[in-house]
Amino acid sequence: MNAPHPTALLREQLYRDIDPLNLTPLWEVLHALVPQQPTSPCVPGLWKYEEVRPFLMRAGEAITAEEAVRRVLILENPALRGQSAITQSLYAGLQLILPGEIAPSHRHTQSALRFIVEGSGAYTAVDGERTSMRPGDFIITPSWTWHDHGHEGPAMSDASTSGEPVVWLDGLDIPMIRFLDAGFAENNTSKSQTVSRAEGTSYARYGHNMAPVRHDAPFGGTSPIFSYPYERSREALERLERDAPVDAWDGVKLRYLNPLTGGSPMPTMATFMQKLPAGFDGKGWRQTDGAVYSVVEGQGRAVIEGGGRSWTFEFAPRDHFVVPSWHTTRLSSENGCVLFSFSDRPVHQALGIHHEERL
Ligand code: 1HN
Repeated sequence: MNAPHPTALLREQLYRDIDPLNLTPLWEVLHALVPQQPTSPCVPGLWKYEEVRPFLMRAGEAITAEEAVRRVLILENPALRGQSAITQSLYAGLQLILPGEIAPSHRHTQSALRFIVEGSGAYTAVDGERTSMRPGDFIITPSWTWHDHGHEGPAMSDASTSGEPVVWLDGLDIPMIRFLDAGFAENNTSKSQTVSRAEGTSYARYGHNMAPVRHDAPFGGTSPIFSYPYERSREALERLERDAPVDAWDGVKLRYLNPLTGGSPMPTMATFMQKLPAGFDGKGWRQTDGAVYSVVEGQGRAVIEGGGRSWTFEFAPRDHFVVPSWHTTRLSSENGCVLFSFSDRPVHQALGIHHEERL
């Protein structure tokens, strides 16, 4: 009679025998599948604009916007290289368009946001309406809408004129749509779409706490406002800093709205603008939504802790940084600063799994 197998041998033999049937035992992975708290593979990351900008400009020499379709340097999470992702669910990149260029018209199911980082003279066209891009503006491209970008300024080779490069932050839900295998895309037959409405029409209809008397939501769950101008957001933050209590964690922070629903401007991404007053030394917080920040004005510091490690980011205008899920963050600023950010919070909220802890 054979001696009884030790348990370990029994198990190993079982695993080998079930493997060809594409079977695997849950009990070996259960703890990792349902961790006691989020254990993001992402790490915090900082992209200093002064370091990134020269390479963006070199990209401008290496390829035209038209050839590239979108001339973008992707901000990849240092721990997710090769995945075109800044967090598990979000994509971010810096896009450059030069005077005289066109980024041709296409559409896709991925939703996009633009946050303008520098320059003027460029526009984005969405569903027949153009919107000028100015630094600090937050612009939306709803899912499955035709969109193209252009720069009407004179070509930069014409030294007598003042055409300047325009750079913006792209935020897309690419990793989410990839995860769901729900991506479709199509190129337009013309490079730039025909303009069918005057610039500012959508803002006049929806951007003044009013809405057309008879309307449907033109883009489903996405905001009908294409562009949220910086001057309006800036003014609100400034007034609140002066006249209302400042939050000990966030400073003065507002979220952008879809005026038709009161919810986030896009179904997959929330966007925020905040001002840290001069001398602000914020308390720590952590949230399940990973967030990408674009520094608009002023300087400050983010101290981020997670997975037993700590990062200190000193940031200045046009710098970008990412705070992964469930990493404790503290923001501070000696002279005050303004930060734009976006995250996947609406998805967490829709699923009832958004979690926040304020220390
Ligand atoms: C896209 O359409 C844009 O329209 C930017 O500017 C970045 C990244 C991946 C897929 C599509 C744009 C993109 C993108």
